[in-house]
Amino acid sequence: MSDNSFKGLFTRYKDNPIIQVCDIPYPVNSVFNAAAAQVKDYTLLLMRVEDRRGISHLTVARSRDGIAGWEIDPAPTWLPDPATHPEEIWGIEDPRITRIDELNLWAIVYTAYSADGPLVSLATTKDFSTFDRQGVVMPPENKDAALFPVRFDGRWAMLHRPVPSFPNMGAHIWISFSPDLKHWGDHQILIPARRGGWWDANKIGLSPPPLYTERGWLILYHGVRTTGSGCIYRLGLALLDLANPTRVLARSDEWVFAPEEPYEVLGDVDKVVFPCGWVAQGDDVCMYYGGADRCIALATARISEMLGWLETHHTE
Ligand code: BMA
Repeated sequence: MSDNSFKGLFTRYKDNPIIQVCDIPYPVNSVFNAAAAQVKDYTLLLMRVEDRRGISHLTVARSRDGIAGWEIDPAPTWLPDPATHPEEIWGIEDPRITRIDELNLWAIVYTAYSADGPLVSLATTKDFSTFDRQGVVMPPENKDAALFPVRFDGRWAMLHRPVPSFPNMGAHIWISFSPDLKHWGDHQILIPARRGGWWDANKIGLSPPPLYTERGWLILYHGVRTTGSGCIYRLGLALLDLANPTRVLARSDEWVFAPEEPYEVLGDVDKVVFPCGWVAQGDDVCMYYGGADRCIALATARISEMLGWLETHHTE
């Protein structure tokens, strides 16, 4: 139960949003849901940009301090390519970046919007200017996926969110394993959506990729509450065992971040906060999130505070 003293683990940047449509050097409808990575001495955002047809592509922005002075590629960095990848016919969306030191590359897991629904695709890059598509890794309907940066007993692991076609079954966060990043199996539900009146009832999904901490993999996930006036996307925390990520050590009972500011409450889709990337430096983490499907905003938090809060506010 809340003691009414919750002041928020995340602090919004005072000049939010940090990137909006007017910052994109070519005509677009919206910019939101960006993956993030620390690359050399700058922060890189791989932004979802929706064009004026409604089809999304990805464009890179770079900043020295991860806050301001964003340099945005003058044209789309990475376009869908339905001629060679038909599953990208209606766009590529919501990327998540994982640095894989063992392979000396960045892995990008993204939503490809196929004619049969959203699915999960994987690409790799070394420079964020050319992208090597590795193909579809999860069939539709599936999204909100990200890789762990290391293997577990020799196998790669991915979190993702399939949506069952059977009604009222709930859309949960699953974990799957692969020997080669191509063939995936050993699928299991990791974090189930709650039921009833909970903020994370019926439909949840991973937000940014799992974050390594000494106490476990820190998970930030979104819960989608359906109300009489539409959905509310809010964020909660979970912690997974470092050696065995199928073990959930803790899961927040309350949400930790929710749409409150005008740029989160009103947009193409109202009441949405949707992070696809966070960048940690020591104990500090910068969370980059889409606001109401129309802009990119920044909020900061301390890892130690999130872990401490989870210890006293969890149900698992
Ligand atoms: C989810 C994803 C996100 C989007 C959110 C709110 O299903 O598609 O890209 O931000 O819905 O519209």
